[in-house]
Amino acid sequence: MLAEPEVRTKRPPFFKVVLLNDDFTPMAFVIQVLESIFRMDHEKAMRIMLEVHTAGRGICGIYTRDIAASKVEQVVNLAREHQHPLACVMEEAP
Ligand code: TYC
Repeated sequence: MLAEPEVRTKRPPFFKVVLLNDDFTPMAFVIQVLESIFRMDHEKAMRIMLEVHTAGRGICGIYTRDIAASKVEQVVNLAREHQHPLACVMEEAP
């Protein structure tokens, strides 16, 4: 007897948006970015900012490819507008 072919729907890939630390971007600006672009409340924004500040990097959220790319672009554009070197990247989630 033949085995049934395995039918599996592949989940769409998800991407982590990761914020990176630097020595120049003001903490208050990073908190504003997390509140405005990632819709975090003030307490969570503060916590993630401090995590990035101490650990070097931190996850802002997990999204589909297009949304993650759009978040990264918004962060980088806002940072450049204010002449801050803040860096943000996306990484495929496992
Ligand atoms: N390290 C920065 C400072 O001391 C603050 C900072 C936090 C910068 C998080 C970037 O993603 C960052 N002003």
